[in-house]
Amino acid sequence: MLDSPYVRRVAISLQCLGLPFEHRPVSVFRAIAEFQAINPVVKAPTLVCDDGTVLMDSSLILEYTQALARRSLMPRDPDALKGDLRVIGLALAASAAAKAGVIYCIEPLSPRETALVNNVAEAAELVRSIGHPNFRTMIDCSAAGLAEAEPVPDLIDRWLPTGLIAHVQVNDPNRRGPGQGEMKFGSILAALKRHDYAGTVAVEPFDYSPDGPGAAAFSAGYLRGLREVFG
Ligand SMILES: N[C@@H](CCC(=O)N[C@@H](CS)C(=O)NCC(=O)O)C(=O)O
Repeated sequence: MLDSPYVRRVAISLQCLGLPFEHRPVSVFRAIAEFQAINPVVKAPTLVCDDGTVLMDSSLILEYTQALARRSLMPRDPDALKGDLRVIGLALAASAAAKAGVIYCIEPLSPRETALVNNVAEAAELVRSIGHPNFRTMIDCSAAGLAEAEPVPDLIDRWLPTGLIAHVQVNDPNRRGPGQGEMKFGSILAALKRHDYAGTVAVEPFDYSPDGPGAAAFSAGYLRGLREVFG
């Protein structure tokens, strides 16, 4: 049944390998007896080979079919393979996020925090290569203030219209709450408003000054004041 992603995986791979096959759409749920007659384990996909050998599990079927076709669907070059496996791993995260009804946001952070993704342009490239609505990116003002070449409002103007940004965090590059450092958040909120941003704006300080409740109260008051002007 092509409504199974595992069956689709095998069907697409067989086509890519140029191996002819016959597809029998037998449901593991609605036609158990018919399926049992083909494979008593009742697992889709099931591949019945030309000599009658029954294989099951998409990964195992692909092992055999790649050997049969004498070529691999994955690159042999280690660097190319590494890149493809990275994308596949993130695509698995995207599909798990979809099942959970959430959006997975890959967060660009400054080079002192990560070597993975340091700016929105790098994150956007990754998001586009995954091409899944539940895999997107975000703007963390603290990291953006440290790692981006342009000011945060310009970053918002550039990336919000792409639809790739699903979350925004407001914090100062000094790791305190918004308004507790040099970054000006008025123009940031104005840019979000300009693009009708409807997602969450989360306050994310790491250095709680003077303490947790104090930092929260300061951030809430500062953002409320700005909202009266820009919101
Ligand atoms: N890891 C397996 C998963 C296959 C799978 O979960 N197939 C489902 C249909 S989409 C199935 O056969 N379910 C019936 C059962 O497990 O009893 C693969 O890659 O083939």
